[in-house]
Amino acid sequence: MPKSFFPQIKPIQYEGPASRNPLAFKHYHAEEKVEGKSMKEHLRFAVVYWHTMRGTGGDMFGWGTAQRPWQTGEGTVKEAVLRARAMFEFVEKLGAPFYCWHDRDVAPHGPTLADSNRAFDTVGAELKKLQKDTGIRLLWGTAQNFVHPRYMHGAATSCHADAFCFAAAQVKKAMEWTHELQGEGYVFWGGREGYSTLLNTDLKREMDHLGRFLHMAVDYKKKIGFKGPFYIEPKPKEPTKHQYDSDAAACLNFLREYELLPHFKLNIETNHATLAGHTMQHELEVAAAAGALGSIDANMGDVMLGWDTDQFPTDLYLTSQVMLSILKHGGFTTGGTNFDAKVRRESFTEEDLFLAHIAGMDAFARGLKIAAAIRKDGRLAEFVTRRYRTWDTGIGARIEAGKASFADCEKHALKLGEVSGLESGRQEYLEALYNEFL
Ligand code: XLS
Ligand code: NI
Ligand code: NI
Repeated sequence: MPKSFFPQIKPIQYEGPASRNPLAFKHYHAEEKVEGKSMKEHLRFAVVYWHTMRGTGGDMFGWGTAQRPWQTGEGTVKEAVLRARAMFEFVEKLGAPFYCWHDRDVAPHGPTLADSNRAFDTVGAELKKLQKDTGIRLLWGTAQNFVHPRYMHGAATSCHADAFCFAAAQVKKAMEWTHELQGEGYVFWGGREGYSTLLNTDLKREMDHLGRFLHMAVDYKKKIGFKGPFYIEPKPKEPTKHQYDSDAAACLNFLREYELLPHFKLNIETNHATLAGHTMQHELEVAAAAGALGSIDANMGDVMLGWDTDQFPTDLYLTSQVMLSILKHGGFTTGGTNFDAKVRRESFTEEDLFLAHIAGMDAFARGLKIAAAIRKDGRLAEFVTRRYRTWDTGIGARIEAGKASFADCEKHALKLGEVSGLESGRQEYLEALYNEFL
């Protein structure tokens, strides 16, 4: 076994904005305080097992381009244990406090469910040891209920009840290990929970099954005493044409309809938001308005490409808007900034994995500083507060308090004759104001 998978890489240090060292942080300074809290505590960065350890750069037109020393291709538990060590060496050298996994990223699929469970137990024990040795923690775990052919019609929403049971068994086991590894939360992402055509689909029945499935998960969570939140991760399409958890609003409605909302928050991903035709900030604000803003999958798409490209987030408008919403709503508690992002196919070296995460972490550190500066300046928030001031007194206050009727509104309007005092929305001015801080 190699002693190190990244022998050329030293632990990544903060060197400041003037540094020209590509393997150093220019802005992410873990212990530096912003609004009274360290950057590390604000941002709670996590590295994903799937892209970072398992990604090869392969696409439907070409083989993988990256040959990782921890991917021997055996598909054995021995290989999986080796890979776990590579993962922890990576996360430790990067200086990220958290990581995330799907069950089948960490341990191989076995020929039977019992074999898969046994493999997971062995690798899980190794993860536990590695967490203890390094202090790296699990942000969340999840089950990979979309790769295996048995899930071709979906998992919890499959037309076949046996597939539902396999999915339930996988989630049960993944929850057990998330609990054992003291994960901060547990994620449900739709995978294949949707349809390709309504010609063969009983939509209502499938949604009911998903509701049942999630109630079973809630029951099991209570049974094992797992205290962390459940998150749903919205995505509108890909791999299916339509996913039931299509965006934040659809998820919230589903959770309310099936009386699941008290048990769930949302894990919002940028590229999923844009696929749904929304901005990331829109999705964050929708989630927060329902008190369900849980965690984020930090990445970004490409405006020219219509799929989930999962690029590392390097756009400062994006990261500062995200952090503005996060700070406004009180910051992360159990959630964090999870890099559900992959290096481009052409960026095939191990060094690129570091460079990509550094790029994302620095972009978020700057986003955090920009957001804090905008908040300190106060003009933006003040503008919004002022814009709604007619609701603070008089008829506005009475409406908000539920003390006015249609008849009261009519009386008020008749008396006025016309609305006076409408003011400019000042979008262009506000965009320029925002730019002052970039
Ligand atoms: C895929 C999703 C997935 C979830 C975890 O598009 O982003 O990676 O985050 O199952
Ligand atoms: Ni995604
Ligand atoms: Ni994701």
